[in-house]
Amino acid sequence: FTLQKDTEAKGLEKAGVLHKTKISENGRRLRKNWSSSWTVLEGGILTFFKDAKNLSSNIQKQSVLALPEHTVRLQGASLRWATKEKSSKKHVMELRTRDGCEYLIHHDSEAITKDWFASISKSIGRNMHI
Ligand code: I3S
Repeated sequence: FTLQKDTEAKGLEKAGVLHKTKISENGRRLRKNWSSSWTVLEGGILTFFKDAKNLSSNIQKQSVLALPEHTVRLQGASLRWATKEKSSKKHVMELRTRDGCEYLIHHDSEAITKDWFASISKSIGRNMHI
């Protein structure tokens, strides 16, 4: 409980590795390209960091891991469970941003995916009226 209070005070709501793919940008469809990212939910912003798994040296990995690949403002966003037309995977989240970007987000563990769903929804709700 104390730990939870500390992370809340710092604004860090959740962090972990997720699979994601951006499927549209400004309403335009993109080719699906799943990759895993270190993902941080903090202060109404969801950040997917670059996938460093294909890089050889630790130095390369460290520098790439520090770079956000996508920074998603959750204000005005909507989150729902993706239909099976969107993905054959189970328990995939579909996140639409106010500026017309769409992401599919997934983790092999249903429990972990549900935790993220709850945290992202809560963050959207909290940032709804800002
Ligand atoms: O919606 P799609 O096109 O069936 O998505 C699949 C493809 O992106 C596929 O890549 P290639 O078409 O480059 O082989 C991925 O490997 C699959 O994971 C995608 O489908 P799922 O249902 O896993 O999101």
